[in-house]
This record gives sequence, structure tokens and C-alpha cells, in this order.
Amino acid sequence: METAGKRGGFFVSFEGPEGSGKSTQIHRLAASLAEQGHAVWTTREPGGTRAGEMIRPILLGPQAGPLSAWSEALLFTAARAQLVDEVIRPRLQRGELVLCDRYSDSTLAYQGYGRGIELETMRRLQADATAGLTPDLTLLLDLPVEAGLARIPRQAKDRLDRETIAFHQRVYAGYHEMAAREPHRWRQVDASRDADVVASRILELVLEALRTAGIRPAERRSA
Ligand code: T5A
Repeated sequence: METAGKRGGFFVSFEGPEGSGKSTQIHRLAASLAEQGHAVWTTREPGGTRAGEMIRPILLGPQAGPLSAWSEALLFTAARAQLVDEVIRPRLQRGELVLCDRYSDSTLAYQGYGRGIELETMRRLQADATAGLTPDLTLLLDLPVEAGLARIPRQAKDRLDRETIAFHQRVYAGYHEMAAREPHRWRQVDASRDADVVASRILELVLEALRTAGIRPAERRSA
């Protein structure tokens, strides 16, 4: 596993169930960090590259038909492999702070815990596809499944949003199991609070992690 120290930058992933506020919070965090002088790059999965944005509608778009669990896992992973190669790793190597809306843990949560593909197989696939690139910090935006789904308007629901509650509960439980398994990397945030409260807590956690890693804005600019 690569660490922040070895490659210079710092990699933060946002994870959580549907509607937990990841997109809202990632942009707020990016703005706060940029204001403090950090070089920040925000991206999302599936997407963030030309190939990834073409894969996205196959998985989520209105025309997306039924897909097997393995097709899903491989398409999400293909988009990720491209994103790591083209965007995340080069930016980290330049000393930037990369914020990613979902990463490998989403495939473990949704295609592993949710669809039932063997977890160890999924872990190996992720390690190979990303050449072992693991986030330095993963924020779990914790919100009960029903509350998250209720935040998404019916017309905006994608193929996965429309899965059964039982599926989403397995994903939710999977996230908690993963967070408990690697407590040094994961931090949980109560995502049911007001968006301003959630944003301050996230900023506090990220600044603490940056301090621990010895990363300051000035160093980043001269990197
Ligand atoms: N997936 C993804 C896999 O199955 N495997 C994988 O490997 C990967 C990478 C991605 C889908 O693909 C699945 C997971 C997903 O199902 P997406 O459209 O990118 O699709 O979906 P999500 O990442 O789940 O994004 P959502 O838009 O559904 O949720 P967010 O980003 O968590 O939430 P956000 O910020 O858009 O907020 C949702 C609504 O809630 C409001 C917002 O204003 C918005 O209306 N809101 C709040 N309301 C009250 N209080 C707060 N604190 C609020 N924060 C936000």
C-alpha cells in the first residue's frame, strides 16, 4: 500500500449510502481547503476521465439495462483504473490533495456486500486495478438507508438507487464492517445533521489528518 509520505500528495475518498451528501460535502471541503492555500483536485466515480464518463451511463444512465454483478464490478473497476492512471496518481505525485467521490470501497460495498461477489476476490481486483493505491483517509457519511433514499427525488433515481431496501441495507452494513476493519483509515461522520454542521466536522477531520501527515499548504505550493 502506498502512503501519503511516499508519494507527496494526500488522497481522501468520500463513501456512504445513497443521498448521504457526498457530492454536497466534497465541493464544500474543496472550497475550504483551497481557501487555505491547498492545491485541491475533486473528482468522482464512475467518471472523472473521458473513458470513465462514457462508462458512467452504461452503469447508471436511463438507457442502462440489466447488468450482471460481474459486469457491474468490472465496469466500475475499469473506470477506476483509468481514473487512477490518468488523474489521481499523477496529481498525487505533483503533491496535490485529491478528493474523490467514491472509490474502491464502493465496489466492495455494492458489488461485494450488496451483490454478493466474494469480498476477497473484489479486494484483489481493486488492488490490481489501482496498483495498490489506497486513500490516506476515507470519510464515511453515515445516514440510515431510508433517510438517504428519501433525499433523492424519484425522477433523479438511477439504476442502483432503485435497488431493494434489503440491497441497500447490505451495502450500509458493509460500510460499517469495512470502517471497523481499518479504523486508522476511516472516519465516520453523522450525515443526518445540518449540511453546515457536517461540513465543519469533515473539515476538522481532514485538517487533523493533514497535520498528522505533516502536510501544510505552503509545502504543497512549492511541491
Ligand atoms: N456504485 C459506485 C457502485 O455500485 N459501485 C462502485 O464501485 C461505485 C463507484 C453512483 C452509484 O453507483 C454505485 C453507487 C451509486 O448508486 P451517483 O449518482 O454518483 O451514482 O450516486 P451517489 O454517489 O450515491 O450520489 P447521490 O447524489 O445519490 O448522493 P450524495 O452525493 O451522497 O448526496 P448529495 O450531496 O447529492 O445530496 C443528495 C440530496 O440531499 C441533500 C442535497 O441537497 C441533495 O438534494 N442534502 C441534504 N439534505 C439534508 N441535510 C443534509 N445534511 C444534506 N446534504 C445533502
